[in-house]
Amino acid sequence: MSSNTISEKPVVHFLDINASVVENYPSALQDIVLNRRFDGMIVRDVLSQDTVERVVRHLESDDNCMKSIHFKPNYHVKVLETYGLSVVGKPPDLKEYFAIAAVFRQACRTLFQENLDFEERVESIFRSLCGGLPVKLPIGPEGQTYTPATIRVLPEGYQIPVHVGNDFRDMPSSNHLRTLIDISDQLSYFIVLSAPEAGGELEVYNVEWTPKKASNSTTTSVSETDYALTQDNYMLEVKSWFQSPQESVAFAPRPGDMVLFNGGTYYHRVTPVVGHRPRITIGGFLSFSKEHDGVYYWS
Ligand SMILES: O=C(O)CCC(=O)C(=O)O
Ligand SMILES: [Fe+2]
Repeated sequence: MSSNTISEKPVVHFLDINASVVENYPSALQDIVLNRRFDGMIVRDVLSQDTVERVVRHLESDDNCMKSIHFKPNYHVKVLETYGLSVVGKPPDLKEYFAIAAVFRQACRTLFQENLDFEERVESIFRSLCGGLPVKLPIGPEGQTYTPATIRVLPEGYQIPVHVGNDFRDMPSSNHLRTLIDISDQLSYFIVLSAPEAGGELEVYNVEWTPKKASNSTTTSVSETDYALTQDNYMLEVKSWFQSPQESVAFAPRPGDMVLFNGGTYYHRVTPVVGHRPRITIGGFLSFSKEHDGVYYWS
């Protein structure tokens, strides 16, 4: 079992800005991931209140265009439901993943309607925050497009348990992504569509992921067995430090706000949702390309 490095910084540091001034932060993505100047940011009003209200009403209606790609956990654990599938933990051929990604992109256009194009909106925010580098969806080995996001639904009492993004890059399902991206760190991003009455906060721990054996290689594929081993270590590690209180910062972004943070490095969770209104977010991950001449985003 490897031990965690507890960072010397007193807390994780997030900027809090409005979407109208993103142009003033042209090195934000580099500063979070590559330079480690700060750890994340909240970008307010990326989507208008009108847009988020309309999207949530549509998701709750009977003619929900995402109905065919609604996935609920089929076991007794109150973790998230999703619209669309994330690449995390999928079989490495990604067949089902790419099929669902195509449906998600189409449904996402219907969901946001003429108001705005979701992909264009997030790409323009990301582009401003990395000095105008090209921002793209990764293209799969057979020309398939990765999904830009998944929609995550946490009904009352549901939560996202503590985890860290860099563990996912070691999964066999990331074998292809690892050929395109700089795996040294990944960002998480999400936009709040519906905020719960209470709870459902993003809690970021001042505890950093430490590289394990399987992740030392940059391009080699990780086998299912190697991955199972890192998962066992991971569970032990999470258990060992989570038994004692850890320093953390909790964020409760509002509908329309985007959160962008170094979820690759910092252990984090979403606390249990309190009240009848579900927490609904749309998001995924970002990484620099291997040459740092562009940014990829996907879920
Ligand atoms: O709230 C969400 O959509 C996901 C939170 C999270 O774990 C992440 O963004 O990495
Ligand atoms: Fe996460």
